[in-house]
Amino acid sequence: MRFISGNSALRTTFLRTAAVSALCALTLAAAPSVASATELLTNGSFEDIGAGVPEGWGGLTYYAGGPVALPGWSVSAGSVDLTSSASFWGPAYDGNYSLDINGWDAGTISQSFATVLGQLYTVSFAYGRNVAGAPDPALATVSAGGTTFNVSAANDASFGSGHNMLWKTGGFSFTGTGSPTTLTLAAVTGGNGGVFFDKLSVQTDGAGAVPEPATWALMIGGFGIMGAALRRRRRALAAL
Ligand SMILES: [Ca+2]
Ligand SMILES: [Ca+2]
Repeated sequence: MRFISGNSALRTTFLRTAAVSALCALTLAAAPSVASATELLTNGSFEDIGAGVPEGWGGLTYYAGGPVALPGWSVSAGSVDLTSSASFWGPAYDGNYSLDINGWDAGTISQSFATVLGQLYTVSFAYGRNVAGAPDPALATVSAGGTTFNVSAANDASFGSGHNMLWKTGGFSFTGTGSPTTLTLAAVTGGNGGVFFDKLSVQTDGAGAVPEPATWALMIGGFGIMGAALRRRRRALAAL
């Protein structure tokens, strides 16, 4: 950069402006940015069957209080089935396994995760129906953060047939409280066939997050310094 000889006020102003620009760049870099979505669920697609051993009919059952755990989830009532894509209850919506919320009877599964106060969380999932013997309609609920999504799967062609299961998708959003939140899937209708689920997901991209106080202080301080520098620059230019 070439300065006009003898114009020290202008040179000082330029250096100050450059320093403030650098400070503001650092401040903005420290501000919260839109990050990529973070998945909060473990084994939401039910691909990890843990210590379970698939049976001849193409699936396996997990029981509340049973000896085999469904990884990531707690079976808190009844039982649930996992079935493979190769079985009558296939293909899965995602991967090789999907879940019948009615195992041998109405089941309930859940898992908990931490939330940030004021942050937006999005729940999404695929659902179908047990094409062999579910009631019409098969009913279940998906709930988290004070919101409940009622799933109804009627006995019609839109859910396909054996070896050709078809899927629909659902979801909702809730706002974090700062305390752990529990996502729960529960059968509403009884029997050994019910709503099928796959690819459960709870994601947040930080949208709606409340910036931390330290970040706000940096931003406000940065803007204040920038304003003062601009005022000094105007005075310096007026004095030329
Ligand atoms: Ca799956
Ligand atoms: Ca079943």
